[in-house]
Amino acid sequence: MSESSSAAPPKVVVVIPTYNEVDNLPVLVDELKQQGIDGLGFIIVDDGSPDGTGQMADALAERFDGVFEVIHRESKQGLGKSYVAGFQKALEIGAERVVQMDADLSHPPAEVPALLKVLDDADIVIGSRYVEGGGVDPNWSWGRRQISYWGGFGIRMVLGLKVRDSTSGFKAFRRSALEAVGLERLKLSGYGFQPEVTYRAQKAGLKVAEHPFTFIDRTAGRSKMSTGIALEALFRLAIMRIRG
Ligand SMILES: Nc1nc2c(ncn2[C@@H]2O[C@H](COP(=O)(O)OP(=O)(O)OP(=O)(O)O)[C@@H](O)[C@H]2O)c(=O)[nH]1
Ligand SMILES: [Mg+2]
Repeated sequence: MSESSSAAPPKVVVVIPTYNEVDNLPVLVDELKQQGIDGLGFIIVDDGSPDGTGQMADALAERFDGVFEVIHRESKQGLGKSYVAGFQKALEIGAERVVQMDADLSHPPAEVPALLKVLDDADIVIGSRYVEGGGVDPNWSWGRRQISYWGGFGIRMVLGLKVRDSTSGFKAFRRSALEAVGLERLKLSGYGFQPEVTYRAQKAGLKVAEHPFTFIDRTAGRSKMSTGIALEALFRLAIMRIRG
């Protein structure tokens, strides 16, 4: 784990989990820096990417004037566990607001200021593909659209979620919201992690808002979404809900 380069607690920390994102990460960090976000900091959680993303993150941290933490973990442990580690670190260093987004530029950095603005009047804001004004990459195949839409719909039904986009990984939280969700009790690590967080937030009575954005497919690196992944998540979430 690297040291922060500044002692002042960041107002906004962007938590980014990475696995083999060496081409995407510097572009993402650069674009976020250009958004004029006051008190911006970063936490990168890298799971020992063989392509050198971890070292790239260290180099970016060296060059950044502010809080830039890099959590290096030895092996690939999944998205959920990476987020939990990143969120815990964000709380530990005193972040007031926490943004989560993928490293692969699917979540547009230019939308982060808008997400934060909506957060002024909410506990959590979800970057949403399924509210008016949102959407998915026009290049998505019919099959991928179906998996995403129906997978998300099934999860909403199973969990009784009010939000339209239950599986979005583009979110902003107030510090108090992350505390209320209870990071230590989150169990799912794959596709089910995002809905689990939203479910816990809804159960805790938090105000969850949605802000439209258009999801753009990764151009660098490989995609791996499948029906199997969506069904597994659905099954695990159903078990979670039954157990309470
Ligand atoms: N630390 C860590 N990051 C991961 C892991 N798996 C995926 N990620 C990162 O999590 C984010 C989301 O993963 P993606 O691979 O983009 O998942 P996706 O968007 O559902 O699928 P595609 O982009 O279509 O492959 C990216 O920033 C990945 O680099 C993991 O096991 N550990
Ligand atoms: Mg992706």
